[in-house]
Formats: sequence, structure tokens, C-alpha cells
Amino acid sequence: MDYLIISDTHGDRQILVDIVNHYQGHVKSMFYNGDSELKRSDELFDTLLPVIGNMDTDPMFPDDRDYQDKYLKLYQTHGHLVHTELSLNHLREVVAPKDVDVVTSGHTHMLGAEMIDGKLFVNPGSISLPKGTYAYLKGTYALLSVEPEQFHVQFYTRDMQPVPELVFEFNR
Ligand SMILES: [Mn+2]
Repeated sequence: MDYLIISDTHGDRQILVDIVNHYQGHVKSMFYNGDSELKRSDELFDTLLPVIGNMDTDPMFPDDRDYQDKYLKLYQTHGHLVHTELSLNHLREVVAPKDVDVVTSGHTHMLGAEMIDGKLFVNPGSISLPKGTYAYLKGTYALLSVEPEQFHVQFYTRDMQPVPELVFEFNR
């Protein structure tokens, strides 16, 4: 079962339209990790599951989300409320008591996928304003594939092409 994770468009609405149109009906859920700078009432959020970012002004966005379906238990937050720009320590504390498989955030604009404390932490990077080692890709998002024994995370570029060196497998 596949899930789309995307974040930090900062006003670049068209890329969300393109990606939603591309993936709608092909993934189980689409997570939007904040800093769209759009309204919660935007029709994109009929499809994308959002949380509030530090650059979002609409208080109708939730701070975070506990998501569960028959394949996946996931916690989603932007990251500024737990200061992920400094470290993942506070976020690790927040999710420690939670029965979740995956923790996803944005905010840093730096992509990442790593297993911490038995949970898979995924940051899709920013699709519009990437920073860090992979900023040269000009923006990324992630596809999470959930299997009974494994997770796969593949990062993609704005033209919806997989980045060959950015595919990761984790045993559950
Ligand atoms: Mn941001």
C-alpha cells in the first residue's frame, strides 16, 4: 500500500495540483506536512491531509494528526512546534508513548528517512525550497510503501521521477 508525503510548498500551489492529479486514486492517502500558505478550505485539502506550518496563518489547520488505517499507523506534524530545526529529540519524546509505525514532518526542508526508537521518521524535504545535501534536486517528495515486513521510501523530484540513489528499505 502506497502513501504520498509532501511538504513546504510556500505558495507554490501549482505543483500540488499537478501531484494530486498524478497520484489521486493510486495511493491510499496523501499527507501534506505544512507551510502551504493556503487556506484550510482550499480544495486541495479535500485530498491532501494537512497540518499547520509556521508560515500558515489559517488556524483551521490542525497542529498534528494521528492517522490510522488497516495498513499504517502514522503521526504527522510540521515540526516547528517541537523544534525539529534543532533536533528530533522533542519529536521523539512526543511520539514515544504513541503506537505508531511512521512519524512524518517537514519544516527543515531537508529530506530524510531513518529508523529511530523503532519508528520510521520520514521528512519528504521541500518540494519548492529544498535545503541541505539534496537541494540540487530542486525539490522532493516521498512515496512510502507499506508491506507486512518492510517499509520502502522512495524520493521523487518535481517532474515525478524517482531519484535512484534515494530509495530506502527498512525492516519493520
Ligand atoms: Mn517551510
